[in-house]
Amino acid sequence: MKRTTLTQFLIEQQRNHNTVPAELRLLIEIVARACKAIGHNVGKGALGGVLGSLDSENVQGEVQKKLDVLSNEILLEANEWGGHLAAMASEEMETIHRIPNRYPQGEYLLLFDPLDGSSNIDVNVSIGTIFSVLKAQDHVAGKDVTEADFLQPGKQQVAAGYAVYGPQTMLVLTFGHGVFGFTLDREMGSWVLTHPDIRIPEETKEFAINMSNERHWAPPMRRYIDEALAGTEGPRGKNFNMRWIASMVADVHRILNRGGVFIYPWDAREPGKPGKLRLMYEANPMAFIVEQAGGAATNCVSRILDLQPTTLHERVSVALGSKSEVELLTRYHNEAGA
Ligand code: P6P
Repeated sequence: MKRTTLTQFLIEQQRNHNTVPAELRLLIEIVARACKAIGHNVGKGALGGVLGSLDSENVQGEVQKKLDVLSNEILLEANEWGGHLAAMASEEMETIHRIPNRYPQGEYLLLFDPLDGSSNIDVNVSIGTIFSVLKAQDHVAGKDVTEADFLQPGKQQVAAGYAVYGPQTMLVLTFGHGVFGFTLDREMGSWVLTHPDIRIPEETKEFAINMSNERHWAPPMRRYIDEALAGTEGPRGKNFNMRWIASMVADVHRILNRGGVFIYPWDAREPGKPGKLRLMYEANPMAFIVEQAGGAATNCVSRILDLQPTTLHERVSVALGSKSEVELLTRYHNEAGA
């Protein structure tokens, strides 16, 4: 089988399709290398002394795992010196991270959840890194980048991707012209193109949701799930299966490969919050990838990529995956005036 490495793929995309400018290619190669390092530390597990929690909490009020902080540091250090970024933002940091003055600044903004699915770290379940790339649209050279420069709707993304640290370590990328999957050749240390055109099946019989929250959902959400659970005796006329890994990266990766719908809706446990997941570095990159693979992604009411962010760490409801299912549950919410 002809082996196309990530570097060769990115150069061909730049040369043949002009979809990946040189600076963006450099950024993605550096992020991919950082994901290799994160995957290496994740893989050590208890042998690396990196399991367990710290005494600190992140901006989300979540107890930080040692690997959360280590993964964040790996991404910051890898991307500071390259000259391709104006600033970075992370789930693990309250404020944006500007490029130190000793390094040149670039035109891109990098946002990431350095290690998503932390509750699974200590029990050896797949976890991942999610990242999103924006351009510093209105940034004036020499002026300090501010949080406001990051607050762009997801449709402005120029690239998005994730690494999933599972039985295989994989990297999935989009630049707005399809979705591509690379598998890490752990012996050679290179990312090899193994999934050149990832497409989500439009139909599915599988949903992913945390059922323990059912009593807290809004009525249209309960209607959608109740109908799925009714199977062939219900209005859907087919039986559904359920999966919930509690690692968004792992659930989304499954959906990209065999279809399905991933849902984290609003619930009454914290009625003031629109949802649990974060818009800028979880929902937006995953929505970009899912749409590029032929799927759909809404906040149960509107297209995620159209949402105008107001704060860096804002949360959002998420329904993404096979288009027919996302459209149906979104219709139920709009009919109910959700
Ligand atoms: P729950 C992981 O903490 C995460 O942010 C996503 O990766 C995952 O889909 C979700 O939260 C799991 O949430 O409430 O089921 O533990």
